[in-house]
Amino acid sequence: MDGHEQPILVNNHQSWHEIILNRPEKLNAFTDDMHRALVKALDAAAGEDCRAVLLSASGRGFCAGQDLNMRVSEGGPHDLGATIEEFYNPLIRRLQRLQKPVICAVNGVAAGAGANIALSCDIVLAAKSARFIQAFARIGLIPDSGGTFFLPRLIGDARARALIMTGEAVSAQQAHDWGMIWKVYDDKDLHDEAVKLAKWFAEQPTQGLALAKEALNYSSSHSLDEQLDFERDQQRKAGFSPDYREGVTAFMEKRLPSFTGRKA
Ligand code: LHQ
Repeated sequence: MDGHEQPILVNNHQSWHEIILNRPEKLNAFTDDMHRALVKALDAAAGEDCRAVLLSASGRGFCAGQDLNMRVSEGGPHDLGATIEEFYNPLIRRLQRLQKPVICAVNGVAAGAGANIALSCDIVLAAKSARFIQAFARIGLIPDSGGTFFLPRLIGDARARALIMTGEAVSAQQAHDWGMIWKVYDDKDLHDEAVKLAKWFAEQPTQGLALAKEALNYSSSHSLDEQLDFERDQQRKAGFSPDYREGVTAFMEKRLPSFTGRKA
C-alpha cells in the first residue's frame, strides 16, 4: 500500500462524514483494497446520524482512476468488465443512492474513473488548478463509472463526445462554465468551502433532500408524465416528515428552523 496504511481515511463528525482518498503518491489511483475501504466508509455514512458526505483527496491530485500498475504487474489480459462489475458500478450506484447530499471536492487532477466518480456526486466543487480528463481513449478504453451517462447530460453531446474521443483535459474554470461542476475556488480555499457546505447540509431537512435527489435521478430515464407522478409521491412523503412540519412552523413563527433530518 505504498507505505500508506490506509488508502481511505474517514473523518467522522457525527452529522457529516469526510471520506478522503489517500494514496497521494499515485494521485489516489484505485486499488482493490481502496475500493473495499471506500465501500466500508460509504456504508458507515449511510446511517441516519450522518446527514452529509464530503468526498475529498490527499495530496496534489484528486484521483487518477484505476491503478494501471496493478493491471500490468498482475499479468494479463484481464477481464476489465469483472473489475467494473465488482467495484466501479457498485460504487457509482452507492453514491447515487446515498440518501443525503454527497459533495465532492476536486483538489487536483481527476482522470479516468476518477473524473467520473467526481461527476456522479451531487455537488462538485473544484480548485482552480484542478483538471478533468476522460483519459480512457488514450489507453484504448471507453469511459466507465457512468461517464457516458453523466457527461452528455451535464455538458451536451458535442462536448462530451469530443472530450471522450480526444481525452483532452478540461480546466476547472471551463468545467464550471460548461455546467459540468457547481463552483470553483482558489486552491487554498477549496477545502474550507467544501467543509462549510457539508456542515450546512448537515443542518438541512435531510429527508426532503434525499427525496429530491431520488426524483432528480429518476428524471434521467422517465417521461414527464411518469416524473409528475413520482414528484407527487415524493412530495407526499416529504409532507409527512418532521422537518416539513418544523420548516412551516418556524416560518409562521418568524424564527430559524431547527431540522433533525429524522424520518417520519
Ligand atoms: C498512476 C496512475 C494510475 C497508477 C498516476 N495508475 N499510477 C476501470 C476498470 C478496470 C481497468 C481499467 O480502468 C478502469 C477505469 C480507469 O480509470 S482507466 C483510466 C486510468 N487512468 C489513466 O489513464 C490516467 C493515468 N494517469 C495520467 O495520465 C497522469 O498521471 C495524470 C494526467 C493523471 C497526471 O499527470 P501528472 O500530473 O504529470 O502526474 P504523473 O503522471 O507524474 O503521476 C504521478 C505518479 O502517479 C506517477 O508515479 P511515479 O511513481 O512515477 O511518481 C504515476 O505513475 C502515478 N500514477 N496515475 N492511473
